[in-house]
Amino acid sequence: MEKDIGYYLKRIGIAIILFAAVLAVVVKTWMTGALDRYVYGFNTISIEAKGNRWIQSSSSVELEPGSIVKLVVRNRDKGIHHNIVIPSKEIESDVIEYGGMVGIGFEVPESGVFEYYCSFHPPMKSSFEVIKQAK
Ligand SMILES: [Cu+2]
Repeated sequence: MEKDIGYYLKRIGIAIILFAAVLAVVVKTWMTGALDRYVYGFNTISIEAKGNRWIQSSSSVELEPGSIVKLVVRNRDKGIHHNIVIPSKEIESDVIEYGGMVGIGFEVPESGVFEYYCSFHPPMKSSFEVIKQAK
């Protein structure tokens, strides 16, 4: 059976909508990260809790050993409390309410991968990498 033009238009339409949705998420995350880096410094990683998952502006940051890495953590989950725990640095933030934000900074003696999670939702895990900046 031959498929009419409507069949293809419908599929193209769905593809465009999906692509736009993915693009919107990427652009929004990138913009938040770019803005935070502008406001809080180039050594900032923006982290959002959304849908009980962590969304990061970037997976790594390049720093000179001994400098401070900054995390700007926001909760975008309506009606859900989150916090952020970084075990290797013995850091545990206060509760972050919906719409709230916490800033965390710590010195990075050297490069490495830093894992973190939410103590209310232990499966909510992620990590970021600090890479030694080339001089
Ligand atoms: Cu949580």
